[in-house]
Amino acid sequence: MGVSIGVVGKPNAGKSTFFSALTLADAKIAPFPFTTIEPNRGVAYIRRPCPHTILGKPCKPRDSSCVNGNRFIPIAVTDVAGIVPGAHEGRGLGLQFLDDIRQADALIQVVDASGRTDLEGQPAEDSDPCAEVEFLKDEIAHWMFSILQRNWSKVSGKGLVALNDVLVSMKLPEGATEKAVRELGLGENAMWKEEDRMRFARKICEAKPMLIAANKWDSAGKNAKALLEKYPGMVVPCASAYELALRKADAAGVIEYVPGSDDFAEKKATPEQARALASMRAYLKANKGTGVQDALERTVAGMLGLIAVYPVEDESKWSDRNGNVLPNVFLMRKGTTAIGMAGKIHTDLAKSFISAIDAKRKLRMGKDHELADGDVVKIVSGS
Ligand SMILES: Nc1nc2c(ncn2[C@@H]2O[C@H](COP(=O)(O)OP(=O)(O)OP(=O)(O)O)[C@@H](O)[C@H]2O)c(=O)[nH]1
Ligand SMILES: [Mg+2]
Repeated sequence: MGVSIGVVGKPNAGKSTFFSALTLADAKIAPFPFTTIEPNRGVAYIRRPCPHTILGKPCKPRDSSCVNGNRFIPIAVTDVAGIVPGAHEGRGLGLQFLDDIRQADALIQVVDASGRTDLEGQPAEDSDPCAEVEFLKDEIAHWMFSILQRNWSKVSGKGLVALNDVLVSMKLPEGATEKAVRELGLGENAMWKEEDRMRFARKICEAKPMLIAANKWDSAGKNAKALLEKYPGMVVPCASAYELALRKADAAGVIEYVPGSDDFAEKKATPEQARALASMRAYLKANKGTGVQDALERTVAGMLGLIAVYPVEDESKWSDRNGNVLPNVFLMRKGTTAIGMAGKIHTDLAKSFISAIDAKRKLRMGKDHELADGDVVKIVSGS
């Protein structure tokens, strides 16, 4: 049931810095291309207000943690090698490594908003970050095309069910295949020529949710702002290096910093550290934070449209049968119904579903009742 995110982009854009800032997992970071070869995997957390504050009793989370009324929900994050133009023809490290993020529910593309590296990750001046977004789209479409090509004998002439079987490992939103086929006017028997497969590959890639992290915003170049205009609603300015430094300083007890906030409290900084912290504080104030945590949360809530719902067995204590308060939290698509949630817990629970109880409002919900973010829900079943 876990949600996972893949971090992609050209070499030297700051992918591993962004990844490390989110997860505090070790990853090699260096100012030259192809520092990362093998994927880095880690766990990041999104924050949601924990309903225990409404209940007025402490919670006992099992699958997440709770700090100061914030529920931290784990999200798997994978950072991969850089992609260069022509990667599908084998340039750089190719595209094979993208198979490591096939299972990702969404992608975050890290672009270099400083403009100081070119598409290959080499030093440059005033390079255009919009060009990064465009070439990456093209390379990802080629990767998708190569997967189709590899499996085409299973699909050709067999139709959309067979096509969906091949694409199931790509974790695309439901109905995306049918929609793309319809919009392109392609035959449903999938007797497509190669150029139609390429058109389909391009189209289906648009269905994969993707957010753009405009990284190195602390030294944003003159072309950086164009990103915000060209891709409205998709871009989050980020200063990953600051986020990483702040989280490390917090872990070392130098400051107290809650990821995502626009300030921190100093505890025992040396004069040198204090100087560095002062410039980071000025950035946080001017930009309402580093953007890194925001990028993750917008990907999960906005791009993937996921809400947090808390299943309980005792609707008055908001606990499981052993009295653990709010032990679990599920991330589910907006629009999930009460019976849909029952099915996530166990298929049998959906079969024997009678009703559900909204524990916050003490109301009974029918099977088609759509759940809302932060709901605490007990499923009543017949078995
Ligand atoms: N100014 C600034 N520099 C950054 C930021 N994030 C990363 N960098 C620097 O950018 C360089 C590349 O960072 P990495 O995280 O290794 O980049 P990458 O995209 O993982 O690179 P490859 O693994 O080689 O593809 C390093 O020198 C980082 O310190 C940032 O937010 N601001
Ligand atoms: Mg890297």
